[in-house]
Amino acid sequence: MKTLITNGTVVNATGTAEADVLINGETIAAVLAPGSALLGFDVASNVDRVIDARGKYVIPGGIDAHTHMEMPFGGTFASDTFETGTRAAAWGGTTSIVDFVVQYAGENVLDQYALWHQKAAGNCAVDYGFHQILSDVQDSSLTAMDELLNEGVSSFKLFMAYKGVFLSDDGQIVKAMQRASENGSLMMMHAENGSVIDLLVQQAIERGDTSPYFHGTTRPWQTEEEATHRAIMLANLTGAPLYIVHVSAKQAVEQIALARDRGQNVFAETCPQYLYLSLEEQLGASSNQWGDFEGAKWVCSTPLRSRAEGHQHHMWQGLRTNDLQVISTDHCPFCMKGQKDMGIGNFSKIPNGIGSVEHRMDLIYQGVVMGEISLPRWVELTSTTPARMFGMYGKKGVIQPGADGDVVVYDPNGHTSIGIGEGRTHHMNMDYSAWEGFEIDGHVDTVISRGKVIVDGNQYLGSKTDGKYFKRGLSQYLI
Ligand code: DUC
Ligand code: ZN
Ligand code: ZN
Repeated sequence: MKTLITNGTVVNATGTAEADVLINGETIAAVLAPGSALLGFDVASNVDRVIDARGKYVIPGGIDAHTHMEMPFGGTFASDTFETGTRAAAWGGTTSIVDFVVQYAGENVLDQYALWHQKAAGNCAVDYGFHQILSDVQDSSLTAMDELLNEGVSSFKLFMAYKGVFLSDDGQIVKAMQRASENGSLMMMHAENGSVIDLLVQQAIERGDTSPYFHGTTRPWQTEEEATHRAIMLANLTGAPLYIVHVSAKQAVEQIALARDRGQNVFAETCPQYLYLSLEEQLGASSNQWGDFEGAKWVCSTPLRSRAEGHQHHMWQGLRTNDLQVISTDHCPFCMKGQKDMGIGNFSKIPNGIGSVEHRMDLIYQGVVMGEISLPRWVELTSTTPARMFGMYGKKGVIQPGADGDVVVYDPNGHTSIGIGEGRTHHMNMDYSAWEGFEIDGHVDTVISRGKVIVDGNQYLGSKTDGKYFKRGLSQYLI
């Protein structure tokens, strides 16, 4: 199958160009001067399908490098399976995800890795790779880090919070970092000071401060800044490259910027919720159905931060100055009924997570509309840098000959109403939307995954067997 996308504006991280894109089979074969004539040869009449992208952007498929499909967490499972979550990703113009294999303390890392393959194989609408979570860093975990590298898992996530569940102590962190500095892999860090948070949570519950709002106030920015600084120091000690996940506090960005200015290999992502949503809005949220428990819809960790303190503004700035390099979702959805409602009367029992995998490309495009970032920066943050950061670049994250035919045609004159109520849509397996009411000046028109059109206007043409496991290499982003 040969497809020609014609008349569009191709947007790469490096800039824009009026060009036609020829996809042959699963691969981009050529990026051509407009008019689809090559040395007198009329390309358009020699392909199977022509997609007219006049007035539209032609971008590399989105890469969401932080998802948790069907993650076991908080006494339940994230409500999107690989099947429903990757289909929702496809609808939103994301053609690759990197999901986290979970290893809880006491579990064997390689067994868990095999289990995640079982869950995902044959159930993914788009391509997928894996990071590995390490909870207790045993000697066998260190050997597993080497073995997993050969399997295309080149990044490992540790937690400084969630004692008894995920938390690694500083000694364990250093052990894993030492191995990463030897084998070239990337350490990812959930940077929150867990023991301080546990204390503040216990005190809040004892005071009777039990509503979802107190999830945020018991995880103050100081706990994020301190853990971010500590993680940076431990990485500095060991020489391991470090990637801080889901940054939400401006003070954490400042720590990251300081380390980068020193020349240290420190990187970070933020997520749409930390750009658009705030603690004040969570406090004000209330509905007939849920009362002030409505705020549970936005319980995630790190938490939403205060708008009055300026965190959201600072996140956009960090994205412009490249102190933050990636936007992922931390997609970890839970329904209000039967999942989040486990925390009525005690916010600490609310499963942590927000679902956004479907909306990331639209929400960040809105940042272009608002003048926060440029058009090429949109592509860089959502596709090109995730590809480079996690060892996929060349095949993913760019429109160039030889790359996978993962392409999105995006209509800047289209419109997307996000949500779940009348006239609104989402395809994630959730009974609410954290983004209800958001209006986007743009629309994902066509989504092509390795040469196959999987979304065409308002029609889904893909299947759960379209996605393939992607073996990743070492990070291509080191300073
Ligand atoms: N944060 C969340 O909100 N959910 C899953 C795990 C995490 O770190
Ligand atoms: Zn985390
Ligand atoms: Zn996460």
